[in-house]
Amino acid sequence: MTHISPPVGVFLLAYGTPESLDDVEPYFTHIRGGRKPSPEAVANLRERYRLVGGRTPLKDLTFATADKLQARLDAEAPGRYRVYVGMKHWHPFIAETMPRIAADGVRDVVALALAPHYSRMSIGGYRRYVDEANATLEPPLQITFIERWHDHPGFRRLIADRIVAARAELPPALRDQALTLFSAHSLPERILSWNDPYPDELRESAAGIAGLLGLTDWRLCYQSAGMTGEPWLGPDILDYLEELHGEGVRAVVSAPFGFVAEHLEVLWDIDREAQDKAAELGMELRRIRMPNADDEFVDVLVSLVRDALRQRV
Ligand code: FEC
Repeated sequence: MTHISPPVGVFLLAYGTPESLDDVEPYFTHIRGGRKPSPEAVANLRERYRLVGGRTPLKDLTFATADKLQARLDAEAPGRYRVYVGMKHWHPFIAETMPRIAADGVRDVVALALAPHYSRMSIGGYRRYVDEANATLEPPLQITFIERWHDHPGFRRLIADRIVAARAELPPALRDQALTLFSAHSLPERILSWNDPYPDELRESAAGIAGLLGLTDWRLCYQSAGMTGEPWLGPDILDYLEELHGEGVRAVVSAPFGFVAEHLEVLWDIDREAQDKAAELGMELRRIRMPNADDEFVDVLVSLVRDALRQRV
């Protein structure tokens, strides 16, 4: 008798983004764990979405990544893998996708959050949503959760290549002196009291990428801090650009390597706010192209899935 084993699920997890300006309030409420934001805060956020075109490409890019990953895995082992997408803060929510995975007869799942560095607040949050949804399934899925992958050589190479390409877009006279500025989402400073590995992983990750290029002139800062009334990790990119200007820096390659796709935190926080700040200071700033659904990034994901399956046995 031939035994056909059920396909392995590959579950890509992303942040989630509102589909329309009407979704902004419930989306923001979900991010805040169900606490309604003030009308002013909603209006401010809605305005940012309006100014980047009414919605961001995050969902489309995540699904395009999933489709390409499916095609790559099918080419290696037809029918062996099924790729799914679940979002943390908007549809399709993680808890909406997981019953679908189970209904497809998939039992074994590799889950991967599309954010390279671990924090209990970010990746730990994805994991909590997965675990909670799994607890409602009978029987639960067998999940292999990839918690961190900033040290994957392919990811580091990809970001390094993008830094080289962004530098080449600077005016020739500024290319050699441009400083590489890595940035990642800020988090409340209280994560330090838990010994959260996030700041160390970011430093290690930036140093690893800089090492590939032999860069001596690079720095790390934070971006996109929330207005929650408590201190967040710094320095913030906007203040830091001023500081760099004070040091005589005139050109910056911006590498928001804590994210992998173009979305609000990149299209607004870097392309508008940081770009405006640089212009005000008379500095040139070029952002790296994000990994998005590019083939080189899909290669990294294929390799992460393979490694996770190998280590499991
Ligand atoms: O394009 C889009 O529509 C979504 C862009 C988006 C990404 C993203 C990634 C991360 N966040 C992280 C942590 C926090 C914490 C709070 C928080 C708040 C927001 C708000 C928006 C938002 N985040 Fe986000 N985040 C994105 C969007 N984030 C919008 C609402 C506040 C505002 O910007 O005005 C604070 C929660 C609170 O108020 O209590 C904390 C982390 C990441 C990177 C990891 C990942 O991508 O999953 C960490 C993309």
